[in-house]
Parts: sequence; C-alpha cells; structure tokens
Amino acid sequence: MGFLSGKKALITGVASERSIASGIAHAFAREGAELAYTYQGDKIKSRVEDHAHATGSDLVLPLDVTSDGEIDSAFKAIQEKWGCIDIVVHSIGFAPRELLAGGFIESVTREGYNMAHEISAYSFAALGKAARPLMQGRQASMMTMTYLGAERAMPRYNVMGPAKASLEACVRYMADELGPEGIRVNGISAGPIKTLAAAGISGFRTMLQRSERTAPLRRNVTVEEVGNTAAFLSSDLASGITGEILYVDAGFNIVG
Ligand code: 0WD
Repeated sequence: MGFLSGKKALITGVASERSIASGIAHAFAREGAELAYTYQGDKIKSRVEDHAHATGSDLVLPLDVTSDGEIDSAFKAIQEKWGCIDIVVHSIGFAPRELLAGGFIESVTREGYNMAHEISAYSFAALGKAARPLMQGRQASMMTMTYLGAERAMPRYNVMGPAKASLEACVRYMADELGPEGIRVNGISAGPIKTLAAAGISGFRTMLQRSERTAPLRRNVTVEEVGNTAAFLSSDLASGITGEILYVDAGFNIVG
C-alpha cells in the first residue's frame, strides 16, 4: 500500500510526458492516489487522456484557468464524481514568448505582464477558492510549482520572476487562511528541467548548463525527483509542513 492510498488528487499542467506534472502524476499513481486530470485546449486532450489511462484514471476535464466558467465546471464534475478532494496540484505557468527574451524592462508590456500574473499566479488562488469547499474535514493539501527567479533576477526569466514572486506570496497567504481548516499549501521550487514551457525561455540551455556546473550535486534534477517530493509533500507524511517553498534543485539555490 502506497503512502497516498485513499487520496483523491487533481493534477493540472500535463502538456506532455516531459511535463513536471507528468512526473508528479506517475509518483502519485505509484503511491496509490486516485487521479483526475485537466487539460488546456482540445489540441492536447487526447495526449492527456492517454496519460490518464496509463495511470488508471478516466477523469479528464477541460480547464483553461483564464475562464471562471471552466474552473467552476471542472470542480462541479469532481464534486459529482468524488464528492470531495484531498490534493490539488497546480503546475501551470505562462508568459508570452516575446517577454522571455532580452531584458525585463525592454520586453515587458502591460498586457503580457497581466497575462503572466493571471495564468501563473492568480490561477492558484482561483483553484484554492474552488477546491476549498471540497476539502473540508479532510487532511487536504494544495501545491504549486515555482522557480528561483521569484527571488533573484535570473537572465531572461523576466516577467515570470514577478509572477512567481506573486505565486509564492499566494502560497503563504493561502496557507495562513486555510490552515485552520486542515488544508496545507506549499510550493516546490524546481531546478531547470527541459519541458515545453522551458523551451519558450531563450537561453534556457545556458541555465541548464550553469546549474549542472555549479549545483552541489553537479547535475540537473528530473521530473521523477520533483514527482517524488510532490508525493511526499502532499501526503500525511508531511502533515506538519505548510506555507513552505521546498527546493528540488540539486542544491543550486545555496550556491548559484
Ligand atoms: O525548468 C522548468 N521546466 C521549471 C518549471 C522550473 C521551475 C518551475 N517550473 C514551473 C513552470 O513555471 C510551471 O508553473 O513548473 C510548472 C510546469 O511547467 P513545465 O512542466 O515545465 O511546463 P509544461 O510541460 O509546458 O506545462 C505547463 C503547462 C502548459 O503547457 P503548454 O506548454 O501547453 O503551455 O501549463 C498549462 C499548459 O498545460 N497552462 C495552462 N493550463 C490551464 N490554463 C494555461 C491556462 N491558461 N496556460 C498554460
């Protein structure tokens, strides 16, 4: 029996097998969680369905977090099917590609800034609002994915830096508000991993090389390692941890 047996988990942000959310889903399935997935846009629907079937799930829901209607419908479907939820994984981030090249000030626009913050940070609070009623009376947990660029000016991470800083502040405010209801809220700050989202950041290869060269473990991390940490953090093994940002970055943040 795995340490997530009996837990019902919603996983957002599977865009491909390389997605961090895919690594999380595999670890959750291995540890016995029952899974539901969301996908953004019909283009990736069948890919997410295949992934769901491979992990024993048949609950796959459309969810573009810019739509209040889709957030409502997704959680309504979960309520109908499960009646409750124990874990929500938010693994969603976006900024227009042209804002992830050149300098921050040079590339930023009002529209791009707002979009990055809405999709990458506000959406976590929105999922918290929708999940809260379904998490009552359970040892529930919410989790999001962040990056060191929230705290430090990293080359070309640009507008995603302020968006991740906002996301990390959401973790703390949500943890404080939902803690009395037994709901824990945490973030994982992952080192660079080559995924679809990462491919949008110009100079990403340099980030990978820099972390491989200087991180204490002298390598980059994998989605499996992030998945294992996410499984621990959302399980009852981590019952005393909330409002935290946990680094899974081969130690880069202490030296880089
Ligand atoms: O190095 C990395 N890859 C790191 C990623 C290091 C540290 C943190 N992260 C974060 C990202 O910022 C993001 O928050 O991890 C999270 C997941 O990112 P990922 O696994 O690297 O990227 P990807 O596989 O592309 O998944 C992100 C997904 C989107 O994928 P695409 O490539 O189709 O944009 O976020 C989803 C979408 O599936 N997404 C949305 N979902 C719902 N509504 C939306 C939206 N509006 N926009 C993007």
